[in-house]
Amino acid sequence: MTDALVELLADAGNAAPHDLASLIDACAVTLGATGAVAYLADLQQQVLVPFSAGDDAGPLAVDATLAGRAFQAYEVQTQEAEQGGLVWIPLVLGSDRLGVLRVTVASLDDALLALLMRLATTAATLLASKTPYGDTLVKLRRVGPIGLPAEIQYSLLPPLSFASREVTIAAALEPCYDVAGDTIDYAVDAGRTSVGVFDGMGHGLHSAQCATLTVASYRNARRSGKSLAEILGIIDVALQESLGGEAFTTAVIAELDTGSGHFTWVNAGHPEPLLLRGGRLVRPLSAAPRPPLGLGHLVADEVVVGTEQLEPGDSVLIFTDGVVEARSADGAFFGVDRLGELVIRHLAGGLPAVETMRRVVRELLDHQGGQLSDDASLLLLVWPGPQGVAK
Ligand SMILES: [Mn+2]
Repeated sequence: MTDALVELLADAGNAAPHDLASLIDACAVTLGATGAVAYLADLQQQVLVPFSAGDDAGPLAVDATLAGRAFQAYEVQTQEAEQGGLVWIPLVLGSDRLGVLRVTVASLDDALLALLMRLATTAATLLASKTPYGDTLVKLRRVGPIGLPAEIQYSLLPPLSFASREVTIAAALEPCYDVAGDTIDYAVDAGRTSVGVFDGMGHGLHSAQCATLTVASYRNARRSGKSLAEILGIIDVALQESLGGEAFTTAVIAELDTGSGHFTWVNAGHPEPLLLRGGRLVRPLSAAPRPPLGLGHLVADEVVVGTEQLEPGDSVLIFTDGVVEARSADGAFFGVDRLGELVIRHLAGGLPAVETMRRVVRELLDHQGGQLSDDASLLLLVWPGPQGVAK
């Protein structure tokens, strides 16, 4: 590692989130560029917002700019950089995209580009690790007002994308700035990945409280080593005891054995997940749905655990009813077929799972004229195969 990057890491040790803009800029200059500004994606990944003390540049659209292309494709983009210009470098941690680094250069050669890409990796790590210590970066990523239910939700959610050799996860929740009842959770551990997608009744503070209890119960039971059927029962009891049977949630919770591809799931009143393979929809995953959780109607002995053997490269798409029941102005549902086709088309086109989710959300919002009437959530789980063989 170059001295400049070591120095950046050392200086960042005592830095607050708001200090990072000038540290990253100074490091770029030391490396041979003329300056650098991190642009962070907003929560909805529609715009890239500059993080800079002195810069009065506005946000850039993800869908119509070179910066956006770098972000979408995870690829460096240059703008007349050979003679002096701009370089856009993705700011990524694994599959998780924070934004792009805008670097100005007097000239660019391969050696400088290699250094700048290492700067981007270091900057992404610092931006992610420093975010919780202040409101600066949290606020920067919000380009619209966030209500109390969504504030509660964002304090609960794990990062919405993750990729390792064993599994890829990409999720999206809409309406992004006003999400309340839907939520997701996951855990990637040795040999096993667990996921849960939940849809709490209604769309307000009560829904967010219901989601809080649901996710906490799910995590607590999962971390106590409970089975899928037991976890459903535990969530059901927790909701009923706390909310008196006045709120409920639907759920799909699942486990993937990442060594063998053995996939198991349980369904409580939730739409059936879709199994996608080789560019086509294989089938919805049916497992005798049980009643929603929180009403005390769940009978543990009657919970059916679905099983499916995944093949390398298979994906499972779990979603809430707000996705398929979104209606266009003329009343047409978004529908399961359209959802499956869109996901398959984007994946077959070589898009990463996380960009696929971003585009499907965009298409869902367009379908309903930009305004959703119900929360809509998606979680895509991709199994590359036993040794991480497929993309
Ligand atoms: Mn719903």
